[in-house]
Amino acid sequence: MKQRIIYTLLIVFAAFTSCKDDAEVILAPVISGIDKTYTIVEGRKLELSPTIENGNNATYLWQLDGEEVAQTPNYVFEESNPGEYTLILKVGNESGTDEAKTSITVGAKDMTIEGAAHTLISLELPDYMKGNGDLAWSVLEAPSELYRFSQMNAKEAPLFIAAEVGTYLMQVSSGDINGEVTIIVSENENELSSYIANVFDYLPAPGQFVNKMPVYEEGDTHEDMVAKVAEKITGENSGFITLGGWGGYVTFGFDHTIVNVAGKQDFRIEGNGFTNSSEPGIVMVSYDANGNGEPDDEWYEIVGSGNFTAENEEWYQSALETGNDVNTYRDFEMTYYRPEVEENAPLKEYIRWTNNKDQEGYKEKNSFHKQSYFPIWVDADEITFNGVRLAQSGVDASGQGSFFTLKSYKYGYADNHSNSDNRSTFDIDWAIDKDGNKVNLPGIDFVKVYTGVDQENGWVGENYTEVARGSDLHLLGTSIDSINE
Ligand SMILES: [Ca+2]
Ligand SMILES: [Ca+2]
Ligand SMILES: [Ca+2]
Repeated sequence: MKQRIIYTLLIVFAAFTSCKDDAEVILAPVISGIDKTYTIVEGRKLELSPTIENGNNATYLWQLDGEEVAQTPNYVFEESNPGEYTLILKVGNESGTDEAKTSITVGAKDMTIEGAAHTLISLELPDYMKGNGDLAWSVLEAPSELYRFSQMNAKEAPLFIAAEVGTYLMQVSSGDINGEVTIIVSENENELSSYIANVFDYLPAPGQFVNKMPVYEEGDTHEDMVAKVAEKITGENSGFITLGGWGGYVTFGFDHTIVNVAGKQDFRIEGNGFTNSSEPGIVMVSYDANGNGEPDDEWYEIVGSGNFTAENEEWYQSALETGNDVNTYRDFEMTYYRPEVEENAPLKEYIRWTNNKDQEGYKEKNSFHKQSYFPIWVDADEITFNGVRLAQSGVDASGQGSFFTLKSYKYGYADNHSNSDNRSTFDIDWAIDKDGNKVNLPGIDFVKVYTGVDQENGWVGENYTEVARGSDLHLLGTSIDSINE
């Protein structure tokens, strides 16, 4: 029995080797090079060129959703209606067949995105739109000019925001595909305030109204002082706060995003500035990029007329002649030191300061304001501020240091012109990033203002910015053309 099995195996082996020697074996075809799924945008062709092993003299059959569509090695899918399609390829020869199956999704190139007025709407598109080449956007129809389309950078989805409800129509092009994005902007469900809604932070630099505007009471913490500032400057009926000397700041926000309307001023910050009594505060803006309601996003600098140089200001020459420091420092840093004594403190050498321009000196106490000028609630013995220091704009009209007129900059600062003046308003398009590049902000949620001038002005004392009411011009229905001069 055993011997017989061996004999049979030998015969099989002999037959196999002789077959190999005499004629070529025809093997069944094997398909590769077709993915399980494809997604394309409507109107786009999909060329399928599979690789077939053992494909000589093979036959081909392509079936789309069960219907025969081709008998060629390659196939071009060009179904234009959005939907899902199943494509099967069968390849056969005399030894057998192979089959490949793929699912093709045809995505719509037109889409609708919904959002509320005065909020940022992300224009995130499906991947199949992005895969066709760089996206280019343009506005086809807008029911109002109070909107903004903003692509902050190539990596993130563009942002859209409108102050007016309605249907906005945009074209988006990607390679040879042109799609339409309909943005339906509906009424904001919240009752929105046109005025400052929140105060996030407050730290005045030493100054003659510090601890008085708002009033510090014994035991007040930083949070208490921020709450007191909020009581003053939020809402329609607001009062003044002081930011103290150079660098002192307040950070506040709105209960919605203020739209950066192209060619228009967007918001106003009030103070108590008027002719010859201007104490410019530098303005920084930010939008809630991470959507958490907190001002922890990138800040941008509003470039007023003097953020780089004061040479174009009307008073520049007279300020130069009366000995002002008319330099503009973009990297200024100043440290104020807690006075060693408060009771009977020396008036001339009251609060010591140093800066990063190798200068030092003392802030004076004047005879009108006897309270501490150093923010009492701050525990630290010194406070350091950073930012832009504007040219000294207080011009001594007497020539003897006794009568200073505090000249206004042309535009772009808080507490610099009277509240009814258009130059107390701001265009978000004035913003630059930390590298000095102009930015295309969609709008802003947060504002920071800090005192921009470091100067003692005779008996009127140091230059300190006041901040009062702030408002969204678009929500108020106020239209002011962009100020360029
Ligand atoms: Ca604007
Ligand atoms: Ca003022
Ligand atoms: Ca945030």
